Amino acid sequence: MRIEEYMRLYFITDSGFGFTHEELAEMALKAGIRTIQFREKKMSTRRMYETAKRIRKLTEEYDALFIVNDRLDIALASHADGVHVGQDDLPAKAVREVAGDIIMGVSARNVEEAVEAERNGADYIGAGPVFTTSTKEDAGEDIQAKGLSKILRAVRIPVIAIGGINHSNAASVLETGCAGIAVISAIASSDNPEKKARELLEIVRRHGKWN
Ligand code: TZP
Ligand code: MG
Repeated sequence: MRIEEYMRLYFITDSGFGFTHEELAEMALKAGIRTIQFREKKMSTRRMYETAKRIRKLTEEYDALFIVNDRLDIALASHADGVHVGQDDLPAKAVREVAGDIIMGVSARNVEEAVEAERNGADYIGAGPVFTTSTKEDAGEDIQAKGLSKILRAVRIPVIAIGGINHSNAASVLETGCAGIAVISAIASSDNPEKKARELLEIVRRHGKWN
């Protein structure tokens, strides 16, 4: 299966919503999500490693991809499938040199960043923020469907839309033809994340342009 088939709905864990990373990952997997990104900015490296190992085990049980945000060391040590880097993290080129054929995602806010990421060996682009988000502090200006469409036309690798995507606007984002959508709060901020994940998966199945 190609990576985009796993990434139609891409869930990113965040411990700021009252659940642990592992709890969120397991609920998302139970609902049928096939890509989990572990995103953590505050934990010690040791705790990150231990958490990553547990999510690795869970994702293996559900035949899902496991991606670690920012930290190539944690990705490698936990035997993750991939790492996701932003414009302030390790450069894509350096990740590729060190990590061989690991899946590498790169965040891009515009065409220039996306094209450069593709040139440096990215396997997919995380494009956004499409809409205003309060989940990431330094997310920057929202690019809207228009900015997303420009990125889609500029690269050949899969583009996963991110930022402020929820059950109400997901269909409009999928209409652009992006390979998938990535969310945090649309699932994590609910008191029933598994149900929210199932509902969002249904929207993705109905509105995805790859069907
Ligand atoms: N990168 C760009 S926007 C964003 C990240 C990690 C946050 C997405 O969170 P939400 O809650 O889905 O808007
Ligand atoms: Mg980052």
